[in-house]
Formats: sequence, C-alpha cells, structure tokens
Amino acid sequence: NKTGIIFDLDGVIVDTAKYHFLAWKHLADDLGFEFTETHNELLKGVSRVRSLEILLDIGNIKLSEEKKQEILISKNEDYLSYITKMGPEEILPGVTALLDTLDGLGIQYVLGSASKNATLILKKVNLFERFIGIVDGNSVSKAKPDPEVFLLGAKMLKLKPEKCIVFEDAIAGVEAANAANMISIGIGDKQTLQKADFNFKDLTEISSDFIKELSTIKEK
Ligand code: G16
Ligand code: MG
Repeated sequence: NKTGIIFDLDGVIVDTAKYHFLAWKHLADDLGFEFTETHNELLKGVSRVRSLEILLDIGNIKLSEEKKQEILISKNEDYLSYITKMGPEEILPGVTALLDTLDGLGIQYVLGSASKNATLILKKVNLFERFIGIVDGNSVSKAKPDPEVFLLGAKMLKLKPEKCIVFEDAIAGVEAANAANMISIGIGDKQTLQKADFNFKDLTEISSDFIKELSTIKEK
C-alpha cells in the first residue's frame, strides 16, 4: 500500500521561470515586440517548441520552420548561460526539508518535468543524486497536459498511477496529473490551480502528517 511522489521542476523545486523569461524576452526584443511577465505565465510548464508558438502568437509574427529551429537553439543557449551559474541556494523554500521527510518515511520520488535541461539543473543545485529517476522533455513524445510524463514516472516508481502524488505549479501539469489518475497537489496560486486535489502556497506548508495521510488514500 505504498505511495510515491513525482515532482515537477520549474516552479516546485527551483524558479527557473525567471531565466526562461529573460531568454524569451531577449528574443522578443530582437523580433521587435513587448514580452511581459504576464505573458510569461502562459509558458509555464509548456514545452520549448510550444512556448515559441505562443510567443510568436503574442508578437503576431510568422516565421519559417528553419528560422524557428534557429531561434529555439539560440533561446536555449541564452537560457543555459543563466542555468550554468545556478547553485543550491536557488532551491525553493521547503524542498530540502520535504525530501528529508520522504527519505525518513521511506517514500521514493522521481522528477516529472517538461524541460530538456532537467538533469543539468538538478546537478547544478546538488539534488540529482537524491531522485531515483528523472522523466523530462527528452523522454516524452507528448507534452503536458498529456499524462505521458507522469505515467512514465509511475513506471519508474513501480507504482500504479493511483498511488502517485504529483506536485505541480502549472495548470497544464495539474491537468496531466489528473488525466493520469494521480493525486494532484497544486503549488502556488490556489485560484489558478483550482483543478488540483489539494493546494499549497509552497513546499514549506507540506507536513509529514499530510504525507502520511495521503499514503492511506486508496483511490480517487
Ligand atoms: C519547464 C518550464 C517551461 C519550459 C519547459 C521546457 O517545465 O516550466 O516554461 O518551457 O520546462 O524547458 P526547456 O526549454 O529547458 O526544455 P517544468 O515541467 O519543469 O515546469
Ligand atoms: Mg512547473
């Protein structure tokens, strides 16, 4: 009757959204239109390719496939220039304590991220070794809100989807967890993530008792 946890990366473990924002903004500047933090909200949890489509829609710009590929490469190079400077001080509040709690309870956890840079980021913040598996943008063919990323995570945990608990900060991610028939925990704005089974501001609010309680939940 064991449970397992699947953590999203950006917005749950670290705030890489601010670096995505800078890189997308540079690109919008080059293309000659305004890209704001509000616009950036639309890109959270969304794949890199889809993010570019949304960005070009905002700027009302049409580009050839070739140009889009070129842009995706330079956006990622720009993004990586920030990522390579990351360190453990960028781990979000409550993360390390929660991982310690899970270790203490013998509950295993994997990563379930849309990012193709997830392994690098986890290594930069010294958390890579703690996860028993990584599912990221390189391992899936269908992006969130498709449940593929989390179903692969359940396989790594060797658990049925109903026994998996997903921590997510993005609407697409909560939808993916729900579609996978997992317990979804929204981290961030409750109103935005109202489709989640449970809501918390950040991981400092997750108690050991709450995790134990969830472990006894059979099915939704
Ligand atoms: C993250 C971010 C998204 C980003 C995506 C792909 O997802 O939230 O904004 O577009 O990864 O990232 P990359 O360009 O590094 O492949 P997640 O699922 O960790 O929240
Ligand atoms: Mg996220």
